[in-house]
Amino acid sequence: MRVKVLKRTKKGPVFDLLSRRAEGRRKPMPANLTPEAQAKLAEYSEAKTVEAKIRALEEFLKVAPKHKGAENLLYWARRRLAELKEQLETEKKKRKGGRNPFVVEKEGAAQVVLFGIPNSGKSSIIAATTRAKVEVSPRPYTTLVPAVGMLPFEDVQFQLVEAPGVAPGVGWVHRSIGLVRNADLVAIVLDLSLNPIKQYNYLKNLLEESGISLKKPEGRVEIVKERAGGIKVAIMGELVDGDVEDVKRLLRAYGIHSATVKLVGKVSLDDVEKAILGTNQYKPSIIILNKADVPGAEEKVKEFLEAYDGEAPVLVVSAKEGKGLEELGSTIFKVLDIIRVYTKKPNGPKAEKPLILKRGATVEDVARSIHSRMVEGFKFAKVWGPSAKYPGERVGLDHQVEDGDVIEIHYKG
Ligand SMILES: Nc1nc2c(ncn2[C@@H]2O[C@H](COP(=O)(O)OP(=O)(O)OP(=O)(O)O)[C@@H](O)[C@H]2O)c(=O)[nH]1
Ligand SMILES: [Mg+2]
Repeated sequence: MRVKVLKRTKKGPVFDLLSRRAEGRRKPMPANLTPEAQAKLAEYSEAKTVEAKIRALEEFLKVAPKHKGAENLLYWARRRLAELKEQLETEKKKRKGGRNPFVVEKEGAAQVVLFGIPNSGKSSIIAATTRAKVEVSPRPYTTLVPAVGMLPFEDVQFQLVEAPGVAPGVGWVHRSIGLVRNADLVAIVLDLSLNPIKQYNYLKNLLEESGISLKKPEGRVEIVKERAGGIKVAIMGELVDGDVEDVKRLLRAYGIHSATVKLVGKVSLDDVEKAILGTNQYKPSIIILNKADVPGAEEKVKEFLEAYDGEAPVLVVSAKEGKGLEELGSTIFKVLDIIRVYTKKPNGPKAEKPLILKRGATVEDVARSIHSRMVEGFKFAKVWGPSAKYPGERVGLDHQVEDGDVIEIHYKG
């Protein structure tokens, strides 16, 4: 059996939630919504409470057009509604002191949700890589509430959470998707004793229908609603399929008449629409092809890699034999794009536990994550490690830190 870590960078088509219905049209516009439906959507995005959001979405679904053009929007609305109802349920239980097992509090450096069909080996992966006692069984639907284990990687730990297996028709699909939504990373677990390409497409589409994209966006849309002053649009990158007027029209169609819109990088009108609706969220991912020990697995791995056009790293493993999982921690670490920084007091030893920060973080981010007083009273910092020109270099708040840095912050206060 060959065990390998592969990274594919080939770009593929974007299977965007709302773009399919816009196919063939140069300038995608909202799904020909009636003013009534538009008003309900606007009400939804304005709503402050879960209850109000649910009410607005329910009313939107009543008045929304049922034609083909609105199909994806309807999908999104139904799924969002299911998630909101779930959230409401959780809040109610919390008030009563109960606990929703589908809400898993984060622990460790990051939360990683294992997402796959029943029996794909999610529990086996947790059993093989953590000390958690989880139930593994040839019977599908064994794990019905999220199973959790801590995966050690060097001096940090990642929290692995098994989302109960998803399949057409099972009742907890949106709960498992909700787990993915809240995670820092999703590990897509595919079963090599079945067809991995089919599984991947099914899982990816499920997430996309819920507004979760596995593809890193090329640009960013920021919308800040204002009380008055009309719509101002700043294109700081490229709007690939329209102009400023199209953006304004789109916002007005959703009942937004005053806002500041910033387009950064490469974006489309579809991206603007998703930003208005809040329907698109990028989730970093890795792919785990499990059961590499079964006959015919090698051929399926090859076929999968040929068909796969995403950018996530692919791990080929056998949880049963405990093979290929040595790279799991380092792969998660890389995809999360995080760094570890160790603080120290003057003349003291470096902290045992690192602070976890996003790559690109500065001394200011380090200081702020400890205490805002450190920023306000900041005098200077000393750095040892990869980002320092020499050991103990004196730096300011805007100095960028790197993985493995040790930092000593001097401040008044
Ligand atoms: N041959 C082989 N079988 C495996 C491997 N990993 C898991 N299995 C088997 O697949 C079955 C399902 O494994 P689980 O770990 O319970 O799968 P799961 O994804 O947690 O399943 P649910 O909780 O029911 O959704 C068990 O019989 C495992 O022994 C593997 O790498 N190779
Ligand atoms: Mg399981």
